[in-house]
Formats: sequence, structure tokens, C-alpha cells
Amino acid sequence: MAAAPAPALELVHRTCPLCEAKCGLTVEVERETRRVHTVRGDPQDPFSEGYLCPKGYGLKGLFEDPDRLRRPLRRDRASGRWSEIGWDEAFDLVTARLRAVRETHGADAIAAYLGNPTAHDGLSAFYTGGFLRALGSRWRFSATSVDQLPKAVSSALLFGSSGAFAIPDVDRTDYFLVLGANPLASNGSLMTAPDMPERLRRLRARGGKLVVVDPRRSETARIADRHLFLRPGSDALFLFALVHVLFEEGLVRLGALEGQVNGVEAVRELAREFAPETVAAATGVAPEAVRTVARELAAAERAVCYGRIGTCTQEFGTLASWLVDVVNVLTGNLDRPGGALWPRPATSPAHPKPRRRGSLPYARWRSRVRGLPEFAGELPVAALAEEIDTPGPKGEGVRALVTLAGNPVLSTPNGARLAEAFARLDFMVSIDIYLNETTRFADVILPPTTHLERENYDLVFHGVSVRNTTKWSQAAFAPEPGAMHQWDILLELTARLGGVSAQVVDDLVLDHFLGQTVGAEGTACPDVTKEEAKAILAAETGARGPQRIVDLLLRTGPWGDRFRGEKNGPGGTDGLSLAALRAHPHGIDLGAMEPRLAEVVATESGKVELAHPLVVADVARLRAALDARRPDTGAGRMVLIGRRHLRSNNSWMHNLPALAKGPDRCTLLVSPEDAARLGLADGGRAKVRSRVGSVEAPVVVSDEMMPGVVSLPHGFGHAVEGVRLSVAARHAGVCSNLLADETLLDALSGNAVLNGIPVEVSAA
Ligand SMILES: Nc1nc2c(c(=O)[nH]1)N[C@H]1C(S)=C(S)[C@@H](COP(=O)(O)OP(=O)(O)OC[C@H]3O[C@@H](n4cnc5c(=O)[nH]c(N)nc54)[C@H](O)[C@@H]3O)O[C@H]1N2
Ligand SMILES: Nc1nc2c(c(=O)[nH]1)N[C@H]1C(S)=C(S)[C@@H](COP(=O)(O)OP(=O)(O)OC[C@H]3O[C@@H](n4cnc5c(=O)[nH]c(N)nc54)[C@H](O)[C@@H]3O)O[C@H]1N2
Ligand code: SF4
Ligand SMILES: [Mo]
Repeated sequence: MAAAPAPALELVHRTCPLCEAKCGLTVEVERETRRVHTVRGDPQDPFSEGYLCPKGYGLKGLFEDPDRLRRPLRRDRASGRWSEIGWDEAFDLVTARLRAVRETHGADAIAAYLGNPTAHDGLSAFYTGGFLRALGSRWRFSATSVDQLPKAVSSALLFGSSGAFAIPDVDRTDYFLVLGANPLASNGSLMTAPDMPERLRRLRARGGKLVVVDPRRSETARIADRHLFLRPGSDALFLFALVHVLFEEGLVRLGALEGQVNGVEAVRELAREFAPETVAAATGVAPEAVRTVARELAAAERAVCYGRIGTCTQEFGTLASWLVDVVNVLTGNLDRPGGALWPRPATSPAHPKPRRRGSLPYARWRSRVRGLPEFAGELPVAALAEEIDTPGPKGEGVRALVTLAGNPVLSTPNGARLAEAFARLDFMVSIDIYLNETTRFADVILPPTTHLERENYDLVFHGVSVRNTTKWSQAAFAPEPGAMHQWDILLELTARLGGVSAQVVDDLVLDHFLGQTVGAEGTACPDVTKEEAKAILAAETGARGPQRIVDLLLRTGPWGDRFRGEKNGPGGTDGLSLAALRAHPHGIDLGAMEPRLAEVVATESGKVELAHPLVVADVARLRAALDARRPDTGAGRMVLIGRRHLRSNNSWMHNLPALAKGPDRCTLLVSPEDAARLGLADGGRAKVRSRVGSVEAPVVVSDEMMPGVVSLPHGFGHAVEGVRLSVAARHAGVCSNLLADETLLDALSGNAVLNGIPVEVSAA
């Protein structure tokens, strides 16, 4: 008997869209039957060299997940029932309702919230700005203000640009000082570097040192040369003490930065009062340990200080983020190989001239209820609930909401208040792939295609990568009939809100990028007219959609073919274009980061501004907190921090059986001292209370916790009415953001405090 013909397996190469590491994946698929055989790390990817984590494999589960939404849904408010509707009907309904709110109450009655996955969908990113402009509201929120906002603010103050994140050169450094990051669980953030375990192993193998400062002996701390316990929220004090020692012991060496930096003396003055001995009680770090780290940093040939979530989502997030870069400047490690550098994405301008900015995009408007400052066009999400549930005397306030790839009910502070506020909205639309804790309040859910059905190009994370590379992600499958890409959804909504055709909007978006890249002096291609460029793009890439914009940016970028077949590629090879990327499906290596300070710094003076007045003013707040920070562990008073697990991704991958299985991960970690003092037993249950809420969680007693600090991961809490998450519901956990207090902020940036939340802990 003849064997049945083996199914035709095809290999699809793409970049994993799930976290910032951006691993190259090879997906083995059977196109005809739309089956995913397996997902593997791609050994030929020049950046990730075959690495992947369990979440990468999760793309298979995500594609197959029966709970994942595939058609627009409409909720009947009376019955609470959901029904599938067609796209046209959905778009009509959404535009009519949003317009009605805008006409009656003004554009600011509509708020928008953008979640984390928007950063990973490069092709739809081109259309988000236009969509937000079509909404016309200044009430824009995003996951930025529960994440990297303090780093964006400090980078804007130091370097004149909120996107100018200096990235640790982990592959070449000799001394890696890590505060508030756990790359062995998170795989790195604002430091795109696939296979952090191997990179850190190599660092140590070449004689380098890894030092981790964290209130928990994290997975990363466990493999470090030294781990220092630090009281949550006291990083700015610790870093000021480091700076103090650098000055006191004459260890400051600007090196090549000499003449490029203003404010060194001002920083010396500010640091004077923060001696290691002065801050020790507040930080919990022994003065001698601070001095040792300062001396080692200064002595290392190449060293870098790096801070992430733990240094951002806390009371002094901006000061801590600023001090991280201050330390790099004072030790001469900014803009130097092995220190912190700025990557050069293939889609960035070929001849960047920093755009000097007169004024900072800060506090140009403020939130209505609490007067919180806008930054770069956004308000802090900690203000969202009150903007809905506290109407003004004339009925002012938010009445309609758009969420795009976000789950703020689980991800932002005081989720309970936010959920109540969402239930009061006149209208809500969510562009999302799940009916979850947030989208259950929507009137309409518009689900885009899932990752394996779309092509992708990474626009964000090439800009924070420890190495310059470029790669086009292939789609594994055509979209299911009747499915829409996220960019197409945004385009259609923009067009309908503006009363024009989608093609008109699409061409406007392209035109915006053409204006920046061709046909004028100072652009990459002064001798290529817009019309010529548009015609070439239409012929080679298509007459609509985001692919042609990627093609344009690649051709006009540092390695681009300039529309003239120029050999600007690495090593004098053919210049980049989308076609060139398609011909290299594993990606192209573009080399290590290189110094480029003059291209990046966009301050008025053209120099790094070490002592911006806003930062200097905020130091008074730090000083005032110094005394208040002595550990007070009486009567069960503790502070809460979060943590991440390799198999979990914020709030939304708990519905995939392969990832969700295994022991309960939503546990409260408690130090043995605290457990004994509070009468908590390993395996028992604890009640954790904060000003805004309380939850119960299973206790794990562990000496990895600093006494006085407990840890609960975020992103859980799936046991709520009305969600369609059958797997997640069985591993529901509790939501740590029911404890996060929306009134606790990093005052300067408005970022939420998610680490260092005062709580009371008792046996349940
Ligand atoms: N306590 C505490 N809270 C935290 C943090 C913490 O450390 N501690 N971390 C914070 C951080 S760093 C972040 S980034 C935020 C994240 O906050 P959010 O972005 O609000 O939350 P996510 O959990 O990432 O939810 C992503 C949403 O997008 C949907 N989704 C996934 N892929 C797609 C897609 O391709 N298109 C669309 N349209 N939807 C999609 C998912 O179903 C889900 O609803 O959480 C923050 N919250
Ligand atoms: N597996 C997995 N990977 C992820 C994510 C995920 O949810 N799961 N989320 C992704 C996202 S959106 C982001 S932004 C990144 C975040 O990437 P990371 O910043 O590496 O995130 P965490 O693993 O939360 O590490 C934060 C560390 O800060 C410590 N910490 C808490 N408070 C303080 C403090 O006050 N001071 C100091 N010094 N340390 C403190 C915590 O104990 C923890 O070890 O991860 C990304 N990658
Ligand atoms: S570390 Fe995991 S989730 Fe992150 S990009 Fe790689 S495979 Fe994807
Ligand atoms: Mo994040």
C-alpha cells in the first residue's frame, strides 16, 4: 500500500514579537491545512543564534487558541451577551458612536489607551498616530506610564530626546552594574539582546563582573558576582552615594566626553549630602559596599550601569533613571564601546542631524482632575480612572474609551477602580485578540490577525538593541478569510472618522515619510523626487499598506540603496531595501554599536545636560524622603514589589496551556524573618492589604527576599465575570495591581509606583 504523501512542510523565518529580546524563530508550517508543526529558534539568525524561550514556542498555542477572537464582537448592554458582527457594521457602529460623543462632549471626552503589544507590531505603528489625530483627543494614555516613562523623561532632560535611550553594551563590557532588572526572567528590556543567559555567561568568562542590586535575590542575582539587597525605591539614594564616592575619591573621568557635558559641578554639589553613610539606613546597603562598587566601576576598563523596571516604576523613577546615565557619564562610559551607546536602526535617517528642541514636550497640558503633567503627548495612566469617574461641574470628563492592545484593568494601578470606571463609560471599543478583564467592558471588540498571519518589521526594538541588525518577518499564513490586519483596522477607522477614503489616508501617511527622506536638501536622497520614489515603491512593494513605508525607510536609511542601487550595505554589499531583506530571511548583521553622541544629542546647547533644573528640583523630594525611608517593619508593615516569570508575559499569555501548566506562579514571596514575625507558613495563605485593596495569595517563604519586602507577580487575576479565557481562568491568581495605589507616583514623570507599595501582611 502506498504511504500517504508526507505533508508539505514549509519553514517560515520571523522575529518573535512577544518580548524585547527579538529572537529569530523558524516556524514549521503546513500552509494548506493551516497547521503549525513546531516553533524553533533559528540558528542562522545572526543576532539570536538559535535561542528561544518557552514563550516563543507559545506562538503556536496563540495561533491555535480557540478563545482567541477572530471576528468583531458586539455586546448587548441589556443582556450582556456578545454576538459576532461583520467588519463593515462594526466600523459604522464605532465611528458613529465616537463621533456622537465628540459632537456632544468634545474630543477630550474620548480617551485612548495603547498597550505594550503595539510596540511589537511595527507595521501598524505607522497608522497609530493618524488614528489618534483623527480621534482628536489629548487624553492619551499608554503602558509607558507604568513602564519606561521615567527613562524617557530623564533621556529627554539629559540628551534632548525622549527616545534617546543609551543601551548597555553587554557584549563588550567588563563590569555590568544592574539595578532593578532581571534579564534572566524578562530576557532584557531597553536592552534588546537575545539569549541573555549566554551573554552574561560570556561576560563572566572573559573576566568581567556582574553586580546586581535588587530587593530580591533574583534569577539574575543568583548568577552574579555580587548581589546587594536594596530597599525598594531607594535606588536614587544608592546611585547618589556612588556619585558621591566618585567625586570624593577623585575617580571622575569624563574621557572622550570632556567638553561634551554641562553640569558636572552641579552634580558634584548635589551628591555632596548623599554620602554612603548618610543613605545606608534608607537603602539597606552597607557604605563599604557602595564604595567598593564605585571603585570597581571607575577601575574597570569598560563598565556600564543599567536600570530597568525596578528603577522606573517607583517613587523616584526619574531621578534613578537619570543617575544611571550620570554614573555612565562620570566614569567616561557613555557613548563608548563596552559602556552605554545609541544603536543605529536600519530605518533611521541616513544623515541624522539632531533636531534641537527649544522646549521640552512636558506639562504642555495637565490632566483635569489631579493636574498631572503630559509628557510627549500622553498623560499618566494612573489618572485614567478619575478622569472617567469624577465628572466636572459641566459634565467634563472621559465618556468614551478606545483600547488598543492593552489590558489596563490588570496592568495599571487600582484595577478595581478602573474596572468600575469602565463600566460607566458611554461607549468603549477595544482592538484586541481576547475577551479579557479589560475588553469585557467594551461595546465592540475588533480583533486583528494574529502574529503568524502577518508580516512584521520591528520599528522600536532595533532602536534599543545591543547590536545593529535588520530582519523582515515573514507571515506563516495568509489571514483567515474575512480577517483584518491591525494596520488595516486603524487605517479604516481613521478614514471613516475623517470622512475620507482609506487610500487617501494611506497616501498621506506615506507622504509624511517621503517628506522626511527624499526630494529635499538634508534628506538621504535629495535627487530622488517624491513622485519618483512613490512610483518605485508602488512598482516594487505595492501601492498601499505599510510595507512600502518600511521599504522607503530602509532605502533611505544608513545602509539603504538610495533608490539608485547604491552599495551601502554592510561591507560594501547591495544597499538595503525590503527586497534585500526578503532575500535574507534570517536577518542581516549590521555590526556593533558605535559612538554617535553628536548625532543623537538634541539639547539646545548641543551638549549632555547633566543637571537640568527639573531634575535638580526633584532632588529636594528625595532629600525629604531620606528620613522617612528608615525601614519600619512594625505591625506587619512591609513593601510590595513585583516579579516576572519566564513563562508569563504581562497579563495576556496565561491562556496557553503549554505556558500556563506547572506550579502556581502567583505566589507571595516572604523572607523567613518576616514569615516568623507575621506567623506565615510556607504553603499557607497570606492576606496583603494596601490603601486601595486587598488580595490573598499562597505564601512561599524564601531567603531570596530582603526582610521587610514581599513580592507578588503582576498580570494575574483572571477569575472575573465575563471573560473568555478558559485556560487562564484555571490558573487565575490574583491581581497585584488591586494593591497598587493610583495616588503613588514618581512625581516628576507621573509614572505609577508599582514597586515599593506600602502593604500590611497577615496570615489569611
Ligand atoms: N504591578 C505591576 N504592574 C505592571 C508591571 C509590573 O512590573 N508590575 N509592568 C508594566 C509593564 S512594563 C507593562 S509594558 C504593562 C503592560 O500593560 P498592557 O499593555 O496594558 O497589558 P498587557 O498585559 O501587555 O496586555 C496586552 C493586551 O494586548 C492584547 N494583544 C496581544 N497581542 C495583540 C495584538 O497583536 N494586537 C492587539 N490589538 N492586541 C493584542 C492582549 O490580549 C492584551 O489585552 O504592564 C505594566 N504593569
Ligand atoms: N518572561 C517575561 N518577560 C518579559 C515580560 C514578562 O511579563 N514576562 N515583560 C516584558 C516587559 S513589558 C518589560 S517592560 C520587561 C521588564 O524587564 P525587567 O526590568 O528585567 O523586569 P523584571 O523582571 O520585572 O525585573 C525587575 C526587577 O526589579 C526588582 N525591583 C523591584 N523594586 C526595585 C527597586 O526599588 N529597586 C531595585 N533596584 N530593584 C527593584 C525586582 O525584584 C525585579 O528583579 O520585561 C519584558 N519581558
Ligand atoms: S526571549 Fe522568548 S519571548 Fe522573548 S523574543 Fe525570545 S523567544 Fe520570544
Ligand atoms: Mo513593559
